[in-house]
Amino acid sequence: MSKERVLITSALPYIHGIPHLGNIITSILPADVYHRYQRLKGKNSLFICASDSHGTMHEIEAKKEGVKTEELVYESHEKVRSLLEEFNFDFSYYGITDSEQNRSTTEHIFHKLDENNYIEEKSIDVTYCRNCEQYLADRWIEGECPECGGLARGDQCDDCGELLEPKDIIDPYCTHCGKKDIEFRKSKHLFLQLNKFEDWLKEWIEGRMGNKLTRSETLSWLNEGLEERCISRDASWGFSIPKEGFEDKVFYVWFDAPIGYIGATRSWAEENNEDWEEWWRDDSIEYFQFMGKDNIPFHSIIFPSMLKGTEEQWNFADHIVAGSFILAEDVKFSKSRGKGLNLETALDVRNSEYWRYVLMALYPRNTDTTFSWDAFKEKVNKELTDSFGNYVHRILKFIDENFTSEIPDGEMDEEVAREVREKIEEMERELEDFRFRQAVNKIIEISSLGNQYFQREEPWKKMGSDPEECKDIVYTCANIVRSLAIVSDPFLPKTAEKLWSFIGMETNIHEESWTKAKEFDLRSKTITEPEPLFEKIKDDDIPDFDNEKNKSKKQGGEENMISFDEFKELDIRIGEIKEVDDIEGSDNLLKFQIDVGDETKQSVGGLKGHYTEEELVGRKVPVLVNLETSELMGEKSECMILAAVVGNKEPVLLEPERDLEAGTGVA
Ligand code: B3M
Ligand code: ZN
Repeated sequence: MSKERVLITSALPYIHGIPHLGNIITSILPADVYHRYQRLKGKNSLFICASDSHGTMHEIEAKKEGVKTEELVYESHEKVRSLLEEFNFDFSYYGITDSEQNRSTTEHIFHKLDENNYIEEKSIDVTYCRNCEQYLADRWIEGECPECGGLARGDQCDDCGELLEPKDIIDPYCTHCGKKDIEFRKSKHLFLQLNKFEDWLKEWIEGRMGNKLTRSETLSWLNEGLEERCISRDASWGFSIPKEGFEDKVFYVWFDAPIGYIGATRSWAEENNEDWEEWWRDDSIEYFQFMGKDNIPFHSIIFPSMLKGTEEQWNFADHIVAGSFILAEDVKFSKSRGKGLNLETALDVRNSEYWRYVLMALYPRNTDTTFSWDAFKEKVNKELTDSFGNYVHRILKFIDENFTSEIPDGEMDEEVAREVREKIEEMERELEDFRFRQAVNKIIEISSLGNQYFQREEPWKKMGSDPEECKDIVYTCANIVRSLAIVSDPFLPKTAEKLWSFIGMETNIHEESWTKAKEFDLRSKTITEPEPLFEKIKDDDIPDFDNEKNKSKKQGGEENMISFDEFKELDIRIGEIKEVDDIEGSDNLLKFQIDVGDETKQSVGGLKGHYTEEELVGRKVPVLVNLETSELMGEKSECMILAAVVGNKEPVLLEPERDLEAGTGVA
């Protein structure tokens, strides 16, 4: 039987300027992890991405530099492509939206939409800067957002995410010259009649929203009612519009960008002698889209409507997975706002393995996250180096020194095998649910499990007294290394390759099977001399720009303060205690199942002896929901009941002043 097929696309990066880490953390990186994971799971996975290359900013930039727009665009395309290569993204194809394949697909979709009466003409006011004598692309006019008072940039407010018409912006100025010499001129444009898709969309979205954020954002759009969207622009860089009277205009960049997924698939198909329609016309192929939260409506509302309006057969997305923002010093990691870390400066600090790990460990699923060099250092030093790297090194060194590099034949410890298997299965569940932060943490949990086992069993003491047992222990530990190699491959492909060769494997790890990680049957392998996998971060490795801020923070004597952004990251809700279980052998811990609104989480807390089970079950309490999972007495604790503590040890539960539903937010 042929393999099941999976299509994966990531939001297409803009290429004016070098993308920031914030531009990849929720799009290309998780898409790449998912693609690699699907492949290990035995799927035929196609991972498509491309440079989002249209938009008037290129035109203006080229004018400034006195070069041809096309030259400038293709130069940045190459630059971005090579940086993405350094990050080890394993695209099946990385294209560009300016391709002939994309042009013909865009024209085709447009003609169909027009034929089917989903396009209307209208004369509107367009923005024109009298000083620059130039029509202004949306992003070249800024001003105050009419919704939130924040910084509105053309078609969207960067602060509240609201989509806008440039005309609604308060006190607009041209970002090119800075002048408020703006006029709105009449011009004929084309509008996609989104409202005609409302009913269909309401049904279509069911079950397709990969996470809470995607769902709530999409529903809020639908609940407000959809308005027609302008799909044409007065500009010359882009695909010109194949319709009489509109030839001097081009499609709006967001019209041909998502079509770029199809265009790039067509380019891939042409180069590889494949049939693109097998991937796009067959709705039984599972299709995953990854993106940042500001891209949600384009993928959950506009693009599906465009495809639907052709009245043709298309493969629509099955999972729309959007992540939040990563912030640095309370600024969005966005290239357009000019602050933050870009791919190039990041690679100067450490190679992509470090960044892939840290970014996935910070993956902002439903809420924004903050990047700090302290967090970077801690993740690298404690997790990658002390836990993961150290475990691998310890075992291999031991084999190297005591078994002349031959992995001894022994028996896998059954209890350890069960525990590792469980962790891997948890990792699978986290991945299927797009919880990348939790998933990547399983690598660390497995290594620490291995570390603890090795420490506890003290094989070095058994070398002489019980060589058979010593072999079993070492064999068990080596098998954990093999499992780690496989499960780390989606996240840390280069590291996985190294581990694989350390334990004497000669196959291509990227084509291995995920299930092997749960099989523990490593036989007769000779290890190669191990080298350390990771290097710790020293303060000197960290670029200056953040140090300045760190210094002033420390000098201000505010070490104990957290920023408002850090506070905002806490997801505190009212939870309902559903179940209470005793933890045998513990004097003070109980295990709770708590309904926190959209799910039930387990918590371990010290309420034993203070409250009885009857007093606890059914009770509503404040719960810190987004706490990293920890283990207490071998039990997972995924959230924390917040209680007052009297005299350092007596917990007193807090109660909402009136009855509230589980899941109600606390702020
Ligand atoms: N280029 C927007 C962004 O990077 C964008 C995505 C297009 S996906 C079709 O935010
Ligand atoms: Zn101007």
